[in-house]
Amino acid sequence: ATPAEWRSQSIYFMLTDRFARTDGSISAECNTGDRLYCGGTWKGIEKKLDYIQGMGFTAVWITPVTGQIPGDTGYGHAYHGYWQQDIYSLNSHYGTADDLKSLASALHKRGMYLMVDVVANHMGFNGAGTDINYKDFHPFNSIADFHSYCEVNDYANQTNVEKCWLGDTTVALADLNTESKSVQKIWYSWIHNLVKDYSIDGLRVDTVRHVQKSFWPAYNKAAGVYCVGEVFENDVDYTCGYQDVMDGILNYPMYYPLLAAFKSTSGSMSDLYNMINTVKSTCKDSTLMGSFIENHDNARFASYTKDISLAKNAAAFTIMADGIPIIYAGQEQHYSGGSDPSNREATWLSGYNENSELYKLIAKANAVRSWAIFKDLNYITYKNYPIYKDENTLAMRKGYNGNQTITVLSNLGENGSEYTLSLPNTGYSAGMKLTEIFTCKNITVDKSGNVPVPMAFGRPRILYPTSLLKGSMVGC
Ligand code: ABC
Ligand code: CA
Repeated sequence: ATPAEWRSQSIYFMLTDRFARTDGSISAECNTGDRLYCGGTWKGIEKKLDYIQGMGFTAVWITPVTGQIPGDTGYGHAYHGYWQQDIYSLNSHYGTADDLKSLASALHKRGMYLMVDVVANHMGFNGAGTDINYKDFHPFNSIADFHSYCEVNDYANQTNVEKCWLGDTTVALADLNTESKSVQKIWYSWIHNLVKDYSIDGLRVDTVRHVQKSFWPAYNKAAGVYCVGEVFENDVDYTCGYQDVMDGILNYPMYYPLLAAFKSTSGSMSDLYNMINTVKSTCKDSTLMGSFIENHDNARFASYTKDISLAKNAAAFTIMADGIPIIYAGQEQHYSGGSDPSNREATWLSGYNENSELYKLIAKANAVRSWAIFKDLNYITYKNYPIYKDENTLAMRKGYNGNQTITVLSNLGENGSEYTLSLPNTGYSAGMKLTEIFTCKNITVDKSGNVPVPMAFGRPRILYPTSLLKGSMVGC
């Protein structure tokens, strides 16, 4: 699918090994600290699509599918999929080629998209970078296919970042010579064929900052589908620079102020307010970026605070701001693992509870977003902007007059009081009837054009015109 088609999607991201097993078990052991395969499969995902679609997601992003380092390493198994050794085979722990194709077609039958994670920067080696056996790799089995060994250790030095190796002496990530024409030729035709063979709709591209920019336009073009790149960096100028060579990038610049704003009741609303404007003016297109608060590389939101209201606000921002929302499996169950590997808990151990607070909140937010897009496709290219802030509140608007959503966020936390916020600058006119979609309360815009928003217990609010809601999945 094209970037324009992806804009209006909403993505559920999982580690294939950790989301669902073929046997549907909800008790199979999975100790994250062991770093071993826990048994999740592509068939398992296919069987749980109702759970995913029930939250309003329209796309699934799965971790890399290629053949990995076999067996054990000093960091356990390659259960996450980022240690590929054979790009022409599939990771048999996740299933067969037919299973992967079957997942794609099951998604397509529901009108959903499949996004696959891909790695072009490196191959994984069980051991130190000084000691590589190039015969472990297929097809890059010669020393000339790689940069000479040195360690990535200076993120201020772009040559070091691009030409040296990630990983360490336990598991080396052998850094491909992506300047070599023969390496490029293999990657460009490989990505073209992968997308075709498995009917993939979009790609999440790993380690984008570790490969020279000039490599990416032809890669993105050969893929022929929307690509969203990982540039793990808060510097907005640096990170946005990669949107010149790839359709989209993960919104890491927003991640940091978003986390800071909601991880405690004293976080800064102004920093988040400012970053909305900065990303918009710095990146090529904020509506093609990936919007998230959790992933498998960072500590889970609930590892900072157990406050459910704060978690709700962070999730609501992710879904209602510009870009394609990405929710990481387990976030809807308020999982609280810390940094890698603790943040990779098996989703099945939650019992896939569809009544959890965050499951229901995500479903509502996805539903109102999809509905606003359905009512006016221009909703999705309209750039979200902040309309109000105070110490503990941020309000933002997305959508043209009459079809705009207004999202009101608070970091007062679950002990926050009940009060009415008189909200200006919503663009709604006096007397207009609005619905707050989490509570289904009706609100009338007052004579001076302000909206009396009922706030309580630090929970987020989303307003939408009542007259437009008929027929939607919002459930009000
Ligand atoms: C393994 C073990 C871990 C163990 C670790 C040492 O080795 O599993 O338990 O602790 C995969 C696996 C990992 C595995 C690694 C290495 O491979 O998933 O479990 O860790 O073997 C992507 C993927 C990620 C994947 C890889 C490798 C890349 O999302 O899951 O990891 O294919 C860098 C890369 C980034 C990469 C990330 C993990 O490492 O750039 O592509 N993610 C700074 C740098 C970042 C850097 C980050 C972490 O540190 O700028 O580029 O990311 O090392 C902000 C700054 C940022 C700063 C952050 C920390 O702070 O603005 O710049 O990031 O304020
Ligand atoms: Ca590199």
